Amino acid sequence: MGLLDRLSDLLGLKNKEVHVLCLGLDNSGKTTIINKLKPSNAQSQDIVPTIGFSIEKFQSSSLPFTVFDMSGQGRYRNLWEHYYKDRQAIISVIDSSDRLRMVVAKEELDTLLNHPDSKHHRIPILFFANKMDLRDAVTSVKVSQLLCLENIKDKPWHICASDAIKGEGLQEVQNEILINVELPQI
Ligand code: G3D
Ligand code: MG
Repeated sequence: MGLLDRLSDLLGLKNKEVHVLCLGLDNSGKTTIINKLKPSNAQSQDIVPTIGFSIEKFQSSSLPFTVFDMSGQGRYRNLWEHYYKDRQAIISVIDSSDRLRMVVAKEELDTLLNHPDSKHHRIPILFFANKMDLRDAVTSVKVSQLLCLENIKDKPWHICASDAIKGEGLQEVQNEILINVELPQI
C-alpha cells in the first residue's frame, strides 16, 4: 500500500477527499515527490518549476487525493497560510544538500507552526530530508537538529531521508505519526 493510501486508511478517511499540503522552499523537490506519489500511470515525465502553486488531483486506490503543491519562491510564500486550514496532513520537503538555506527553511517552518490555524492542531507532518543522493547532503538526523524538530510537541511528525528522483524513502511513513489526529471537518 502506498504512502497516501496508508495515510487515508489510518485517518479513517474512507470515501472522502483527502487534502494534503506540500510545503518547502523552491527547488527542494516537492513537485518531484508529489509526482512519485501518484499512481504510475498518472506520473509526468517532465517536472517543471511550479509558478505560484499547483493543485494535483488524482486517485490513489479508491480515494481521491488533492495535493496542494505550494511554490517555495519567496513572493508566493504568503499563499501558504490560506491553505493551512484546508488540510488533513502536511508534507514538508527539505533539500538536505542546501545548508545555506536551511536557516530559511527553519524560518518557514516556524511560521507554519506558529500560525493560529496550525498551532495546537494535531495535523501530522511528514518531513522528507530530500536529495540524500547528493554528496553535500547532511543526514536526516542533522536536518532534524537544524530545524529543531524535537521542539514540535503539539503535532505528530516524522522525518524520512529521501531521494525523490529514484523514489527512495517516499513510502516509509511510520504509522504512529498518523494516530490520535484531530481531523478538521471535511
Ligand atoms: P520544487 O517543486 O520543490 O521547487 P522540484 O522542486 O521537484 O521542481 O525539483 C527541483 C530540482 O531538484 C529538479 O532538478 C529535480 O529533478 C531535483 N530533485 C528533486 N529531488 C531530488 C533528489 O532527491 N535528488 C536529486 N539529486 N535531485 C532532486 P532540475 O534539474 O529539473 O531543476
Ligand atoms: Mg514545484
